[in-house]
Amino acid sequence: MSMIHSLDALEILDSRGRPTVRTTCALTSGAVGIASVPSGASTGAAEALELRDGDPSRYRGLGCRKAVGHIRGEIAHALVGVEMNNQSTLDRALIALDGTPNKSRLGANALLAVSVAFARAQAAEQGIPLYQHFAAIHTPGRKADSLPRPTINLFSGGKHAGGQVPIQDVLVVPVAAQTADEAMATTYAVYQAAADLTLEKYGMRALTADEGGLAPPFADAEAMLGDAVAAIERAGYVPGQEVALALDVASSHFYADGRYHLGGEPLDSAGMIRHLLGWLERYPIVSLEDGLAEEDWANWPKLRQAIDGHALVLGDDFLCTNPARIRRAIDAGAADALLLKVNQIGTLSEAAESSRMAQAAGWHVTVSARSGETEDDWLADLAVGWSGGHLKVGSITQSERLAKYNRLLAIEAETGWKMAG
Ligand code: 2PG
Ligand code: MG
Repeated sequence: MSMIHSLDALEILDSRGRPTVRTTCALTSGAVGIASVPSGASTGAAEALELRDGDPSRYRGLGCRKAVGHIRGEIAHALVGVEMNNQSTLDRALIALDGTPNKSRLGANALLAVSVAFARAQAAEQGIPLYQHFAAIHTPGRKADSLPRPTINLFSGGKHAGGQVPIQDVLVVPVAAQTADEAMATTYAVYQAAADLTLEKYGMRALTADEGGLAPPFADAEAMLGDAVAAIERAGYVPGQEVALALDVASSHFYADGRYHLGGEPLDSAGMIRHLLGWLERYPIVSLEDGLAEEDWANWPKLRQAIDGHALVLGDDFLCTNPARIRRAIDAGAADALLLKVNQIGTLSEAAESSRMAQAAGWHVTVSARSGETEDDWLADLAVGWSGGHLKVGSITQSERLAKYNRLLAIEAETGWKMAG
């Protein structure tokens, strides 16, 4: 049982210089939790609503003063002094207070900031590490005992890099690394090799995209994938055996009029599936995110059948961490892995439900950051506590990314736990 003594909030700036929300939650015991929330750019249509001020004269309408005002006003008014059994009591109160299906009245950014700040305050109150508290929020009695394997952005395209190539991320998966420490060192070697290659091949310094990935003017997606394999080899690793690739195709963002516009002739869904299978044959891809568009429901099961376990069929915009969409996808056999982004749904409890549902169906879970992040590191604790098989945080440059990787290294040093396979 905890009681909120005060709730405060502040508009701060994220890694793109856009406003976001930070909340401070103080409990009557004296325990305090502070949390900041991230923000996506290649967002799914079914995401909970991030409330923005809409005043074009300030941050091009992206201000978060309204969301901050809701926390300091209506939310604080409703929650301060009320006994809270646990996270789910708090989150249910937040959802009821907002009263809309997509959190559009108070804003998912406001709700999530309160949800996570409260979790952090409760962990402090109980004197336990945040990852263990997250584990208990996920399933009462559960104990974290392993680390997620990082999947790290190497090359960026799509909405994170001005659309110089349609697909969004090529990520490095250090599959042979035994520890998070080794995973980071391996990735560093590949990243530096990719930076050298970018200079030689494109005459470009290592200028980076929103998540710190390199973003030279690739001729097409195949060049992006080919260069990633070349960077792995140049760093001295065996592609596929020591270092594999994950791909975020983010295909909703080049899907229009029932066709995939990848460059060249637009592809119908069957053509797109054949194209993706071609990539899986040629490149060491272990995880394929949003290979089809979020509304292309009829074809996701065909994609999953065609891939037949050779890579994870991972749904991001497709699922939006939304239990109803995940249930539908499980029933349809439309995917076998969930990309979990807590702000797509808006509270920890609902995201935990999504994670439980996916895991109960035997799905893999990748816990993911957003392209707009802050220096807050709670996501690393969440991925450890919820046994995310993979953790996706962006590249190994930029402190908003490194805050999470550094937290993972600290948890590894503290616990000595093994990394998920
Ligand atoms: C994604 C994410 C993170 P955004 O598509 O998976 O890479 O991007 O936060 O912009 O949705
Ligand atoms: Mg994605």
